[in-house]
Amino acid sequence: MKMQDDRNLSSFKSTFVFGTATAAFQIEGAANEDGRVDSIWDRFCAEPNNIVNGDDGLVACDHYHLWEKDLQKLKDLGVDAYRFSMAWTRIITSTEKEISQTGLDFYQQIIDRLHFYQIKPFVTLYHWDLPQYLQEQGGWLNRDTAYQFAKYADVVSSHFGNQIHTYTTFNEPWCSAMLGYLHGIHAPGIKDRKQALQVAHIILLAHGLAMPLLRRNAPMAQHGIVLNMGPYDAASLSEQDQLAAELAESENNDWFIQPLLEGCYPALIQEIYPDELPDIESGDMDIISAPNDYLGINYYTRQVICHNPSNVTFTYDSVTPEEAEVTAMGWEVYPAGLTQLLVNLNKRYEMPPVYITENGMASDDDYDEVLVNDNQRVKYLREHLYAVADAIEAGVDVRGYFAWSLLDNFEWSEGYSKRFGLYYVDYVTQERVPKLSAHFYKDFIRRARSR
Ligand code: IFM
Repeated sequence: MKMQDDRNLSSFKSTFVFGTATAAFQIEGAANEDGRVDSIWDRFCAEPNNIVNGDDGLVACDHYHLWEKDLQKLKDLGVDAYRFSMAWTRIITSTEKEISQTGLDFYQQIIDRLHFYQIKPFVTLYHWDLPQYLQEQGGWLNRDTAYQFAKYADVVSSHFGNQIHTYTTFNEPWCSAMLGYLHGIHAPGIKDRKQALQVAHIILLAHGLAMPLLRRNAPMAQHGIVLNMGPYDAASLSEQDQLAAELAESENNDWFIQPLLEGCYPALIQEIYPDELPDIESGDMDIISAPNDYLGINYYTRQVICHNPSNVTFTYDSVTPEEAEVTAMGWEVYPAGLTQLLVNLNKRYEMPPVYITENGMASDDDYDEVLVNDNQRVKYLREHLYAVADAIEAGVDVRGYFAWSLLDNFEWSEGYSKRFGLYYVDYVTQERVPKLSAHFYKDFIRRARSR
């Protein structure tokens, strides 16, 4: 075991960044304080039956008030970086483009404290919480929202400039487009492929429009985008399953990465869904495919795909292999898929440097004044860190890894029922308790550093 540790830890160069990640809506709470306005998620939570137990983001982890304690935990873990998102709804509070100094000040104190701790701020501008006032004007179906996003990116980056080490325009556009507009389980809860593909296009356009502004305002920072990806394996060797897996991969991975890296959408999807393709204006693809300094990849699991003509939406199903170990989300634990994904992307695309910007798992953690023994998470993290090391050894330029998440938090449609944190959160007392995985991660980072 020790030998294997040594082999893998030596793949993490001294410049490799270890971090943890969170997102504004999932942890901040203070939804009605200091001028914050509603986002689409506030509205979605307020409608019945959208969220498990009727949970919402009104209080969440109360990070808005407890941020100092939470950042202290980053210091305790010994991470190099902290990935968090800013809430657009705290910063630009109306259609009249009112900029909230209070909102900017909230994030300034976080950045100052991170610098004091020598922790690099990785800031995501959009982690799904579109201001409701923009939704009322069509949201991501309205091209103008892309221009509004560029303005917001300009406001943030001209204010913080190079104080932010790494800017991310969007976290997981797939979720905003596909979960929000095709599966209908995320805000705003629509089920329509044409709209989903249109939303994906407008979000990618927004990314492209923001990039030159970010570069101008923060020339020393890194700029890019984060995609959630995983391998799509066929459930069998049958031709139908193989084709279904290819389709699923094109629709879910390539639809997002190919326009960014090659300036076009996958041919297979254009062939299969000719009537559902987005409206694209001249020049859009050049804007979308401007170079990125890095690509963030969020990896949780793989998909095993089988052909199913009776599924009218997809013609395929995602199945869980019988023998698979799963997490509390029901997601297969499949660390080899991370190496497989990275190596295959590296072969298929001319990849910029990569950060694994999220990786982690939900488990049914419980705390009763004794250590939270999240052994499954410890094993999950260890094996995925080794999978990253394997990809580095296979020649992929991976520069960092962020555990999702620092804290248990609001897991979107699952509310607070799913716990992904390294720190357990008692939502009644707002006490935070380090789980075994926090101790593991701290030790892993220390060992990687002390080689
Ligand atoms: O909690 C989410 C996060 O907001 C985005 N990536 C996946 C995580 C786990 O589902």
